[in-house]
Amino acid sequence: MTTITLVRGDITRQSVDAVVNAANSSLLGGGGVDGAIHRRGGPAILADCRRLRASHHGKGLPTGQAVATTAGELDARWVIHTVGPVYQASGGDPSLLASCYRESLKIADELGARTVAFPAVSTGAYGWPMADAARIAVEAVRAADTAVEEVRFVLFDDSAYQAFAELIG
Ligand code: AR6
Repeated sequence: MTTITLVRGDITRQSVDAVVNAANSSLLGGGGVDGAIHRRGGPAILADCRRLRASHHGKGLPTGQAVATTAGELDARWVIHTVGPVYQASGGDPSLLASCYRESLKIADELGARTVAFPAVSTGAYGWPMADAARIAVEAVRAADTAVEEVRFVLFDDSAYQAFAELIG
């Protein structure tokens, strides 16, 4: 049984087995959560990402997929990088956003991670409306068949926290 918890705060400050990064396909860093994770986690994470680009993920990580690296100096064992879909004028593909959560939890299971912290994937630079992204995230986690015991959504501001709180009884 997976328990969903909500925290308002900075995902790089969490003590968990795995921290999920809202990455991009290059796996080579960016702003938002990605920038914060690489800054606080240090160069070991980028070194691992470069190794992935040089081996399994030569073309980058496809949208909706997930892959793990070391967590460097974060208080976690792994970072699970996932690539959310971009929300465009015509909307976004909810199945790809749900896939980010499902695939990240699959990787967590492979690693043996029991506590996993997620940001609200795609809701920053990628523009997904928060209420809709929260619903997709919570539904995907509830539907997942996983041994992860705690999924912790770490929300950066009050409105993000409220969007998730409305869905979690
Ligand atoms: N802790 C928790 N949440 C955060 C933090 C933090 N330290 N920083 C930002 N957020 P984003 P995306 C929130 O842009 O939309 C990057 O450049 C933020 O307020 O990090 O999936 C990547 O390299 C928002 O609600 O991810 C990609 O190119 C949510 O986290 C691109 O951005 C996600 O915002 C990915 O865009």
